[in-house]
Amino acid sequence: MTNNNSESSPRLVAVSNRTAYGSPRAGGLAVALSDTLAETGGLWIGWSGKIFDVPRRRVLNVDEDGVSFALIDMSKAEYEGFYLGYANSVLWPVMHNRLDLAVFDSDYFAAYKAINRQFADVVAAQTTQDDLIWVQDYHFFLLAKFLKDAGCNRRTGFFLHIPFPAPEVFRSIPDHLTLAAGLCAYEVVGLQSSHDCANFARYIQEEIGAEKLDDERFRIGDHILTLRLCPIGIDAEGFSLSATSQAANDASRKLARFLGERDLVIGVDRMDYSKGLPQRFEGMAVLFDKYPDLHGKISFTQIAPPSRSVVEEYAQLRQQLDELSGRINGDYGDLDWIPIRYLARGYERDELAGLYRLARVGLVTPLQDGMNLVAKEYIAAQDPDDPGVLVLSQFAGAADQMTDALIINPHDRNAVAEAVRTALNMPLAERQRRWRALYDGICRQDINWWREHFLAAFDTAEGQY
Ligand code: ADQ
Repeated sequence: MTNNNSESSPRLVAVSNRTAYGSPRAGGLAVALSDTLAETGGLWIGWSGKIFDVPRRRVLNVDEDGVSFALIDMSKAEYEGFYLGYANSVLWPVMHNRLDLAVFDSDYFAAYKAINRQFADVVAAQTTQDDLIWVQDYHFFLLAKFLKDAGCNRRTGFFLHIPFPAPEVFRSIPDHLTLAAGLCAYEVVGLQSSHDCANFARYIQEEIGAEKLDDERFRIGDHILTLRLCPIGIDAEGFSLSATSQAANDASRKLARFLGERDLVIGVDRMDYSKGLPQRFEGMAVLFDKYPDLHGKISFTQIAPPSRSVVEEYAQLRQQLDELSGRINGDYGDLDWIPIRYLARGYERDELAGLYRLARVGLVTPLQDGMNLVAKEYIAAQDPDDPGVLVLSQFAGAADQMTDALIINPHDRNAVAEAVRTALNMPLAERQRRWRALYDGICRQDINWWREHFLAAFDTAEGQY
């Protein structure tokens, strides 16, 4: 394959578990990658989404919207060991500080290595030395190492969408040294927050003897690694426009009919134990308990479509939320008032934008989160003349940038309750001031900034390769 575009920009090759194939332009990341891929005649390598009973070594090459895709199938055993197993029952819980939920099974790691090797083989076969390989997320810690071990020289970068935990936590993964060696084989590693960068830098210095050269660069043997703080953004202006689209207005009108005069407090999350949903529900219960004057005056609506529901912990979470919302509605509700509405389903982006805009308070309280794009979407969707208030967990990567939100500890139910009350009572001038600062920030460091900031790290790394 050749780069059919300008000589100055190398062809970009993205690698991720899921690609945008079949649902192009669905989200910010898909758009940001698709644009650059289309501009550079690029390639996107990922899982086809198909699972077969027996392994099939088939790679499907297809084009869509100016982007080429190389799609790889998985067998049922690979999907269970790699995706449900190592990625989502080891790495996801540990990286989110939930060691108690991790299942350390050596078969899972074997499957993880096998899939990383298989993807590396496809990268090697379908790219040239001039290409720039950008690997996304925790599914592929080992890909660059497998490429190198096979003698395949490529410029490789890796972006981690989820947090990098404290070294003490990361070390508890039995295979942590192999994973770290994998990460350190990339030339550029991008992380979401300053906290993640500090954790990663400390880990590689303490555990594998990395030598710090300057703020971003580390020497590991004869390899130089660039560690880039690169918080992901959204298409802020585009999302802002979505919030006044027809679909947004329709969704908002529908909900407004149910709300009547009540103020809306909204939560929108993939149903995941990292998102702090039970703690958030409990925080709202404290609010209703402490402030009877709010009874009948507000409605908390939580939208949380189930994800990964075949993993045991996710099924348990679903049950816990069903019980909690039932209990809180039973305790505080009345004939004409349901305190918590909990909708276990997804909505279209435009519809979500309309719902965010209607909400006086956006409640984003994860216990750990790489970034949290909902916080940014909520701000982008607001009416500048009458904006709502964002209540944000200190443990979301977004808290690094969004300091004009009401920042709280999500484990502290009282703090959640008090922040919601403060938000509901906040004078218009203060809401406008906070919103303006937040909106300017998400426009400045939007999804295109993120992509360019990451790729620019290769300029610094130039010559080391
Ligand atoms: P996620 O854990 O999925 O992403 P998040 O950043 O909040 O978390 O993104 C969720 C996306 O899904 C948002 O765009 C949101 O609009 C959408 N969404 C959520 N609920 C929805 C619903 N009910 N209907 C439709 N859409 C819904 C991972 C990391 C994050 C990191 C992102 C990007 O865990 O920390 O911010 O990647 O790097």
